[in-house]
This record gives sequence, structure tokens and C-alpha cells, in this order.
Amino acid sequence: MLASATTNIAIALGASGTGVAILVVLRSRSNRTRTVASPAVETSADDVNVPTVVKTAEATVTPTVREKAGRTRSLFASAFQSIRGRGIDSATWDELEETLLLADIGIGLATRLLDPLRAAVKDGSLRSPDEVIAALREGMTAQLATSDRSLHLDAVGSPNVWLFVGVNGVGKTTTIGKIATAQTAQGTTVLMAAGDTFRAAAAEQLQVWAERSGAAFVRGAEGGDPASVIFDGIQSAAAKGIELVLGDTAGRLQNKSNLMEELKKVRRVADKAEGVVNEVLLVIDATTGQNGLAQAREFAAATDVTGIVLTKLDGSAKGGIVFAIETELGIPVKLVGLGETAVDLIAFDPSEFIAALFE
Ligand SMILES: Nc1nc2c(ncn2[C@@H]2O[C@H](COP(=O)(O)OP(=O)(O)OP(=O)(O)O)[C@@H](O)[C@H]2O)c(=O)[nH]1
Ligand SMILES: [Mg+2]
Repeated sequence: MLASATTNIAIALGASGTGVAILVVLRSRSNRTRTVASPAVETSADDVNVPTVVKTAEATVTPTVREKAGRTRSLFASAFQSIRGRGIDSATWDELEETLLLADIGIGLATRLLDPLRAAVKDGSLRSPDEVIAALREGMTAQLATSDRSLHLDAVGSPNVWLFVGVNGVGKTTTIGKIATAQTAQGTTVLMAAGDTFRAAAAEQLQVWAERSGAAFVRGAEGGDPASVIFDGIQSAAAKGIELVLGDTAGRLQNKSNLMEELKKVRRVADKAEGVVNEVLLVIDATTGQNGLAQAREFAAATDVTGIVLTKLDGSAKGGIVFAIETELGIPVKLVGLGETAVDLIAFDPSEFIAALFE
């Protein structure tokens, strides 16, 4: 069941698209001024009037890394083309190193990948550009060989809890929406807990996704304690027999120690509720490249991160951060975001990713 969880996301998301849809969420004036009971209440979207969130056109087909990671792909393609055209010379190594660095693989790993190739060319065991490129592909594949990328949904009789953490604007809330869409389409019952109490709009954004995906929804008062919202969400899910709780949290910089303490508390309190926290997913924006490593270190220290969701690979030439995160920190990349709509989330498949870079 576990091993299939990630794979099924793409399939379910692919099946869930229903054409172009403009979704406007409306809320009543009375609702705007209503004080939401603390620590948490469940809400519904039946009071309507004032538009607060507009969702854009909905895609219908699950994309592939190959189609969407064009910027990282073309970085590699142009280096390989020029090396093939010129043959192996001293510039080959500069060119390959520059490509790996531009893709944000990081200097340490770039050196570890290229040094053996350079030596192999010197001693004659690699001769042609194609052989060098194939050897690089092998070396990069080996870096992604060992991680377990399954998403754990194995708690029975109490809710599975997946928490989402990360810096501001990386795509936490959107990822929750995408996962909920996929999971509900597979028949999993889902509850979203709006642990981002920092802004009222954050809970409303999550609520839109809850309504679209058919997930239950629990929120708290603006400025309230995020840990208690997550706790109440898990308790509510346990009471109703809901299988999966997706806990949103406010974005925070990894070097803000008070906010990281708050996140530790969210994790501690979630552990005390009647569920099993079996995923803490750190969402990283692929366009930030190597800074993602610093984020991963601090969030992992605070919350025992179980996996990475790498978002916005569709707009980034820095897809090499996948290699840096896995080799430097040993945290598996589990999901990849390729756009803004519900279908734009796929299980990370290393061989598909590498094929996209090399073919
Ligand atoms: N292109 C692209 N955009 C994405 C992806 N994932 C999220 N986004 C967009 O990134 C923006 C921020 O997404 P959110 O889900 O609000 O990010 P967040 O981490 O919840 O942000 P905070 O709650 O403010 O910390 C939105 O405009 C999303 O549509 C992705 O994979 N690709
Ligand atoms: Mg958010």
C-alpha cells in the first residue's frame, strides 16, 4: 500500500481534471467580521458574497518532468551538444562543471562526479564525448539510487498525519490541495487543518482546495496557536474516522529561531493527538537552488523531515538541487511540483528525471 501511494498520486490527479474551470470563492460580509471560535472550528463555504480567492484555469493532464523541466533540460542539452560537436578537450571539463553548477548540483558533488571521468579520459578508458556523457549519467543515477520515496499511509484505526513545512511562498498550501485532490480521487478520506493562522487569507486559500477536493476542513482564529489547530484537526479526523490529515503551516525563514520553536511545538503537539505523524514534508522551491539546502538542514533539525516536495521545477533551471539534497542530507525527494493546478504534482522518479536531462 505504501509503495503505491506516490505513484497513485499522478494517476489520480490525471484522472481528476475536468477541463477549464474558474473557481471563485465567495464569502459573506457577516463572515468577514465573524470571530472564529478558538482554538479551532470547522467551517463550510455556504455563506457567500465577497470574492476572496480566484483560482485560474485548470489543466486536465498530468504533466511529465520531461515536458515541464525545460529550463534544466536545455541547460544540459546545450552543454552536451557543444561537447559532442567539439570532442573532448580541456574546455569540456569547464563546460560540464559550469553546467552542473548552474543546475545547482553544488561544487562538492560536481567535483565528485567529474574527477573520475577526467581520470578515465586520461587513462584512455573513456574516449568519446558520448562515453563521457554516458558515464556522467551513470554517476548521477547512482546518487539517487537508494532513497525510499514512498509516502506513508499505513496507520490503521487512527488518522495518518502529514505535516507541510517550509519557507514563505514555496507552495505548501498548493501542494496540500494537489495531494488532497489525488487522495480523495482514490477514495482516501482527507481532512485539511489550517495551521497557518498567521493570515486569515491562508486558511481561506486552503479552504478553497478543501472544497474542490471534497476534503473536510478545520481552521482556527487568525493569530491563534497553530499547534492547537493541528491538534484539533487530528482529533476531529479521529472522531470521524478520516484517514489522512494534511496539516498546513505558515511559511517561515529557517533562521528565525522563535518561528522554528513554534514549528517544533506543532510537531510535538501533533504527536500527542490521536493519529500518527508519518510524514513531515519539507516543501522547497526549486528556483531557490542551493539555498534549499540551508532550509532543509534547519527544518530537518526542527521537525524530523521525512521527505522533500520540490515545487516549481517547471520554472527552474536549478533542478540539480535534487542531487544536492539527497547526497548532502540523505532526505528523499518524494514529490515534484510542475505547475499551479491540481494535476501538476507527480511522484519523483529518478530515472525519468535523469532521462529528461540526458535525452
Ligand atoms: N509554477 C509553479 N507554481 C507553483 C507550484 N507550486 C505552487 N506554486 C505557486 O506558488 C505560489 C505560492 O504557493 P502557496 O501554496 O501559496 O505557497 P505557501 O508555501 O503555502 O506560501 P505561504 O503560506 O505564504 O508560506 C502560488 O502562486 C502557487 O500557485 C509549482 O509547482 N509550480
Ligand atoms: Mg500557505
